[in-house]
Amino acid sequence: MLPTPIRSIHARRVWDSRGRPTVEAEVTVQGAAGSVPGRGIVPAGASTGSREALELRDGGARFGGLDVQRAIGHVNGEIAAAVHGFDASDQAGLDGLLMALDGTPGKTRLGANATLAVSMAAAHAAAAARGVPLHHHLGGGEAGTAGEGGDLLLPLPLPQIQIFGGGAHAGRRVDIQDFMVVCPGATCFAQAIEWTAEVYRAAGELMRERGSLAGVADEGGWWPAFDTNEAALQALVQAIERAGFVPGAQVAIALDIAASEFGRGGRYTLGLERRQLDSDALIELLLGWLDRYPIVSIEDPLAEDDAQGFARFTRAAGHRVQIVGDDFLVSDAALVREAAALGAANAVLLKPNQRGTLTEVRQAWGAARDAGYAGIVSARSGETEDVTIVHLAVGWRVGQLKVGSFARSERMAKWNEALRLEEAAGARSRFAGASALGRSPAALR
Ligand code: 2PG
Ligand code: MG
Repeated sequence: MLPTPIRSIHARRVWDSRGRPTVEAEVTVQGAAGSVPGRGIVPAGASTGSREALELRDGGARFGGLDVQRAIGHVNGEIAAAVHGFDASDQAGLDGLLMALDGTPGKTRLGANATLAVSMAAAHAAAAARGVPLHHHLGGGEAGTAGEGGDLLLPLPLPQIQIFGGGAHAGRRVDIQDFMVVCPGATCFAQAIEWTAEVYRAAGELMRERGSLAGVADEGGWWPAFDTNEAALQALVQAIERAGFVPGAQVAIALDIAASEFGRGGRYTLGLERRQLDSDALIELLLGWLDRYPIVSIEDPLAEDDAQGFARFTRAAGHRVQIVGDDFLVSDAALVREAAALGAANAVLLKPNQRGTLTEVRQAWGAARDAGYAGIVSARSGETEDVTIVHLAVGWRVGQLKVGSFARSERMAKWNEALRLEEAAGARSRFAGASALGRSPAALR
């Protein structure tokens, strides 16, 4: 591989989908035919895990304390000086350098938003200098498997797409954060997107007819006024049917409970229903939902500090549903290995800004695969036009992609990018479909 040494780095403040400041880095590398730039923009979460790497914010009064001038200063100063001349094509080496420069496990000195912006921008620049798509560059030659005629197959992910938003993304109107659909019955990515478009539209119509549509939530999902959490599940099944699909086999349900938002120390407070549950009662509630609704994936069913609850839920339901650790595992390889030893969860959510470099997140995916876990590359609730995560899902062959809803351009930019990749691959594209889901969900049988 031709080296692509870093010639310059520049970070600037840009704005995310919530109108908050974030870091964009531009890395320029020396390619064979001259200098080539690459850009990366860092997203931001709202329901964050306490073990995530640090998102460095300035504090103070300006923009609610959320400005990122310190992180930008770290990129333009210390980081730019340290990585000048380094080969951007050596992603692991570059990320190792960023980690060593920061010197803390949680990027608490430079900020994960500073390091990730550079990690992503360098990948884009190196790919562009090599003249290959980002997913190909990131896959490092293993992005596809050899198909007939020796061509590389391109694995398109199964999308998880939000229909109703709740929790921290919708003023806690309902306790559960993401009510999503997946289309295990679709034959290609484009068809999964078409089916979701119909369900999203049907869900909006349904809510309008009932006079219970209050707007859209942070990730573009409908923000409906439900009386109970289960009423949202019922409405989602109705929307799937109204759109003309068979719930379960064709279009199924994925939930992000985001239980760390309403639970701690084994006590969970469902504000909407004015009741308190312990871990076992929450597990019973969720098992009941699994029996009554075509649910194929549940993320963070218990809080991040409830590993034993996670393990009990996995023993009870892990054979029939995908159980995803997000706040629980924070894209961390060591936490994935610990969870696997405990039998807690069977899938990992992968969010680059939870760690601060692409390499660390790739290591978490490696640990997950070794443990037999499934994986889902995920956006954050505060997003931008950056589409890097689509290429991570394809290049690392993760199998699933979660980006938020089916509205607003920071979300649609990602779905549209995956459509382009599928079209470009043509007969070489392989849609992950139901096989990407952890275990073999009962809802599909
Ligand atoms: C999550 C994400 C995306 P946030 O919890 O999975 O839905 O939300 O970015 O706010 O953590
Ligand atoms: Mg989550």
